[in-house]
Amino acid sequence: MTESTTHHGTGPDHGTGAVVVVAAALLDGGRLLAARRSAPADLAGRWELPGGKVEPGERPEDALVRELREELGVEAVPGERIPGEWPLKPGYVLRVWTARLRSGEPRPLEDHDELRWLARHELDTVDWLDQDRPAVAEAALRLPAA
Ligand code: 523
Repeated sequence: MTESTTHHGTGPDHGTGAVVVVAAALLDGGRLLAARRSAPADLAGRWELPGGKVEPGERPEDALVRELREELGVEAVPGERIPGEWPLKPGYVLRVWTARLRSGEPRPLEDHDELRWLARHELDTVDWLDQDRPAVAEAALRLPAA
């Protein structure tokens, strides 16, 4: 692969060779959206920040918008990157952005069987995937305390 195919930070990550999975800390009305995975079996029933794999040639923020459109049926606007990167299965890393709703109300169209809007004091009421927990804790700081 040549420099020109990798230097946009898309698909396989230029720095590490890992596939980037993007996820959204979707914030609305002082709440964060939690999504319960319906598959695969080892992740089903656990809660995550919705998202998915960046496709080759795709910018991470574009992947985020695409995944939220496909999985939740909403149009979203990416905000700031939450600092950090979290390892998933071998060869995959998780990166998280805040996001806001532009239009639509999230519905579990694909990959999830339940959605919940959680206020700051409710964030520990669902069983988050371990790898999502640091980003959820960061996102909590963007929610009102009361
Ligand atoms: N995670 C994860 N946390 C998290 C997401 C969105 C994904 O740990 N918030 C993991 C789960 C999978 C891998 O990242 O091991 C890919 O996520 P997935 O399956 O949501 O990505 P998609 O939707 O791109 O995958 P396909 O359905 O295969 O296209």
